[in-house]
Amino acid sequence: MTKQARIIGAPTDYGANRRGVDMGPSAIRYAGLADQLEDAGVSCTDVGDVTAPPAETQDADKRVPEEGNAKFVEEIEAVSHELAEEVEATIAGGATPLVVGGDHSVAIGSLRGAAADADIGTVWFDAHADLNAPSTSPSGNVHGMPLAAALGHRDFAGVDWATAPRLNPENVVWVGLRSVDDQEAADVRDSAGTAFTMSDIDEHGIDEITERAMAIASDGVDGVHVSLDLDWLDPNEAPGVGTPVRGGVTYREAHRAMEIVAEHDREHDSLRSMEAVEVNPILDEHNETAHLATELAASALGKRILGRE
Ligand code: NNH
Ligand code: MN
Ligand code: MN
Ligand code: MN
Repeated sequence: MTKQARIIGAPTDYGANRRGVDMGPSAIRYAGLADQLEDAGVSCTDVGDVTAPPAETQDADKRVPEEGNAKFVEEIEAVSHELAEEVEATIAGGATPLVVGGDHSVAIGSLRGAAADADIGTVWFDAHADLNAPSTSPSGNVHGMPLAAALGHRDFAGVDWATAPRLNPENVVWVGLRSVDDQEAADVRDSAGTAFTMSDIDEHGIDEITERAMAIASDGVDGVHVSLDLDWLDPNEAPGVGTPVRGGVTYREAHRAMEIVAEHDREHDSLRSMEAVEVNPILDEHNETAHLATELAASALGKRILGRE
């Protein structure tokens, strides 16, 4: 059956430390996302963007909670509501949501939507663990917190809009970590999830690590949310991100990983939803990072070099 994808733009930068990532959805569309997907044999519709007023028109500081620090939480809440609904409706309609960000705080909405009606796991392709919480975050930027929010960290206790109760902690898998804050590292170690660092990729290779990641994330649940933060790649390949960290995966490794996601999906019908986030066109070179996001999404959704079987 032809795969159906629904593109949902989430043009936010509320969660990031640098402006510009709100232009990600436009840049990714301009780089040819829909064409890439059609080439991959995926039939796709673009529903446009969720509502996100420019950060300049909002007041970050008024929204900082007394305990700990989380900037723009009210704005992020509004985006999460709308996005979760879009993602849930997309899945209910039999299509695969492809959320394009925006900063990584949009994952709060994606995960809630994907887990609205099912038990899910997630594979988090990212340099960062995104397991900070308002009381532990060194920055107050919510793009470093979506997994803590979704998993119901105590700072988010009772914060309904932020948690995804059916995201199973044992099915959370990080791939490619190389920049983790001190408390965050302890929280990753204490979590029920599985963390594969860049060193693990060096040691075992991207094929084995991605296969293991998909197997763990999908074990015993209904599907997997694949979260692709473009800073997962080396800054040489993906310069247009707000928080680049050297020592990331190469262009070929990234493709290979996404192809393995697609292979796993073909065999196990495991890919429930996906997002590509943190593309910052202001910092990009000739829209390369946005273009890369389109190619990687196409690979994850089944594109093969010699076409379909
Ligand atoms: N860990 C840092 C923080 O919480 C950086 C997070 N930045 C990201 N995450 N881009 O993927 O502020
Ligand atoms: Mn991230
Ligand atoms: Mn990151
Ligand atoms: Mn398998």
